[in-house]
Amino acid sequence: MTNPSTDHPDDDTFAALIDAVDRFVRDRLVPMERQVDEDDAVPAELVAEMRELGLFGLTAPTEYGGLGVTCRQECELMMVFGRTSPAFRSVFGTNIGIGARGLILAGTEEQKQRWLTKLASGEMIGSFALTEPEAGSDAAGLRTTARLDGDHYVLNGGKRYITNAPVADLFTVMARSVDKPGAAGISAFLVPAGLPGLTVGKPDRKMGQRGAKTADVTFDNVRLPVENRLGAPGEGFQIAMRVLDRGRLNIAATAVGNAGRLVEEGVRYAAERRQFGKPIAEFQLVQALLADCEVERLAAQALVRASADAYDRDGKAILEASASKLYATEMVGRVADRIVQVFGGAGYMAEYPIERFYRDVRLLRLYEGTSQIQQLVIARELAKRHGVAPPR
Ligand code: COS
Repeated sequence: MTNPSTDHPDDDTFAALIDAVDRFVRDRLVPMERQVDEDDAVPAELVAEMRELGLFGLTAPTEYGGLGVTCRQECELMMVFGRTSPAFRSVFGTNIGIGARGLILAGTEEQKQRWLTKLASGEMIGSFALTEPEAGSDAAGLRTTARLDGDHYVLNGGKRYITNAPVADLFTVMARSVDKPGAAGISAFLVPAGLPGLTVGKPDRKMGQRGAKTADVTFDNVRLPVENRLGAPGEGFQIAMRVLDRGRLNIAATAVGNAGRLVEEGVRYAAERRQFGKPIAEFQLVQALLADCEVERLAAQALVRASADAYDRDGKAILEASASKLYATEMVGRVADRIVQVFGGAGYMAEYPIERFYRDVRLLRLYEGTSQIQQLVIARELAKRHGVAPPR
């Protein structure tokens, strides 16, 4: 596996990008949040604008038409992007985040020329297919098989809750192709949608993040050319884990951005809402709620920034990525809960954005590894760093 070096935007270029994304979020996305939630769909014109901004190719190397942002730059952008509904993030984040990262990390030059350029331009949409009905947290227990038959693999099995599946053109699929138990038997494959035998189920109905589409994907004797295998046989699990390391930082940064928006909404509401003859912001118990939110948001922001810097420096940051995801996503859950409290009954009503954010941020603690999986990863990495046998 390679750790691609690439040109990164310089400070001026990046400042202009942050500025453009900030304006896009405020002017175009925030006003559409409610409609997207109600319609469970992101309008095509907004997707086109994301494409124009280069967001579909955010993390792809420049030689394949991407913007080539560093992990730190990606996190800074996601903190800005997180000021709107996290559902918008999935439109491009899943594509160039976990959808294309396996290809970036482990793809051959031919595979990258064939697919990465199209994923980076937004011409194609990518999706990451690891989870199965019986293999969620226990990803190494997945059962989808890829049996070698001449110069093809034959895929059978099913994936669940796959983000972007209903719109995806290319799936990175983890399947069992080597006769070894657990993680060692898993390989990764680049599977174009539309192959005979590949079916995408009906979009799932979800608690929140409406507009971000997930669905089941099933493989019934799907024949896939051998050249579509990504990396070496048996390398699929490690590819998936490395993809998730960076993905977890992206989610952590989104959580920080979401918390920023919630705090802003809380501060504004507290200044306007009057009770007992004065704005509720003047009550110290309300001040305490807001102060606790901001302290935790700042702590998460610092953790994400330091972790992203570690990733850029070392090419990986397993412990730091899990620590960031754990802390930032749990943090935004607490923040959302406190901001509902600041809003009182209004916080429970759909006419304010708080109720929607409360539902939306709940998913951050579940996907790309639950909080409990992050704790497990941290404990294992900690043991390794201190030279003791990792807990099993
Ligand atoms: N980077 C590179 N390699 C990694 C890795 C990482 N972050 N994490 C694990 N690996 C490697 C290990 O080094 C090991 O390889 P060796 O046997 O050669 O040493 C192999 O992968 C298996 O790892 P491990 O033994 O830790 O696997 P387990 O099944 O015990 O547990 C967890 C792995 C639980 C951490 C993993 O299954 C996981 O992250 N689960 C959550 C999955 C998830 O996030 N799903 C969301 C799907 S996307 S929405």
